[in-house]
Amino acid sequence: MTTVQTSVYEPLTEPKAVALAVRLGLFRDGAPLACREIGDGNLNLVFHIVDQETKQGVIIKQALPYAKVVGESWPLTLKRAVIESNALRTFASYVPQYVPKVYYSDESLAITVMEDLSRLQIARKGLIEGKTYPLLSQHIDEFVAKTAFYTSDFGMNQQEKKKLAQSFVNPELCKITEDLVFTDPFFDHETNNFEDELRPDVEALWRDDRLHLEAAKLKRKFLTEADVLLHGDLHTGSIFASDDETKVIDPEFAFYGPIGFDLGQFFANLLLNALSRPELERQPLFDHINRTWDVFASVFSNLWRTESVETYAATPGLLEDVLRHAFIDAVGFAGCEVIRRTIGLAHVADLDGIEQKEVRLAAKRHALRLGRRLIVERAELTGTDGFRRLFAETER
Ligand code: SR1
Ligand code: MG
Repeated sequence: MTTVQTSVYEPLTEPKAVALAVRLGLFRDGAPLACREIGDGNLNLVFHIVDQETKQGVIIKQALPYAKVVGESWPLTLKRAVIESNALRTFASYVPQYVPKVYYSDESLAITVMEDLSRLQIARKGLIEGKTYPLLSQHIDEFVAKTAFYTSDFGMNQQEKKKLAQSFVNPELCKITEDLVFTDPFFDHETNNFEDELRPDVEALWRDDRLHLEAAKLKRKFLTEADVLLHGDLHTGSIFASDDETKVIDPEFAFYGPIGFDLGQFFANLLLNALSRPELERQPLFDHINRTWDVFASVFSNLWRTESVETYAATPGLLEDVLRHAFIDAVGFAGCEVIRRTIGLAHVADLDGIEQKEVRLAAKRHALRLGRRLIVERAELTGTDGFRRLFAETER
């Protein structure tokens, strides 16, 4: 992977980002450039630089040495910028249509220069506005199925896979997920964040031994199963979309992990949006959930049958076993993510943006009941219809 190392790290400002773009020759000489810092995520600076005449632009994304969502008291490795640019390049070798083009990266400055996607909208924002993005689940699951298969021991040389996995060892970012998704929300931890009115519901989760056992099993999978290269943070804020185009961004959490994890994060964030909608407007989200699994299973199975490098691939029952476990795990991971986005650190605007307090609290209580059942009953769901059933059963 080519990532250059040229300068000493300093956080960019808008003028410095423009100067860097000029120095890198990203624009024609004398182009009138406008720049805005548009980062609205939890961790990074994002500069959007546009040639005012041609309207052509680029994105310069820079990692900060701390978690922006908390502040300088939470130091965070700059190495995540290298993980991100390498993950984007790796994904592009399998599914170039679903990731932004990377033009340049610099390890010392912790920057990735990439394609301007401002013609698209962050999927979470659009879903909150009521958009449905008809191709979202088909595109995301072709992305997940192909990247999972081709980076697994079934889709690539098994010695090369070990080397690739080594280059994506990502301990600090994985620890964020181990803590924030799999641990803190299930205990009385200082990172948790919820309205006082939810305390009785939250304390019930903290006392729930059955939930603890199942969350612990899911965390163990996340810690130990180096199965496929994951995006690692595939929520709807990591996806740009329009009615006919979809791009996955922000793979700074990429690492080798359990095959169901990205699917679970995506399911969860569709459910979080459904939880924020009136009943009659939820169906498009459940349609996405159904299509997500159908596309994933069909693309992955087709690749397994036609391109597998592993002798045992043709063994009757093995593919079915892999898919069954991927589904069960994805349901459980989705439950953890739903609970975490409701009472842990880094909430989602889908729920927090519900203006009427009683409606918001009801949606959050619903989220906690749904998340719990997804975790403890994950092995009993026989298909994606199970999401609809549990959603309805936990409504009140
Ligand atoms: C401290 S980082 C909080 C969250 O932001 C990222 O998008 C991940 O979801 C992480 O858990
Ligand atoms: Mg992110």
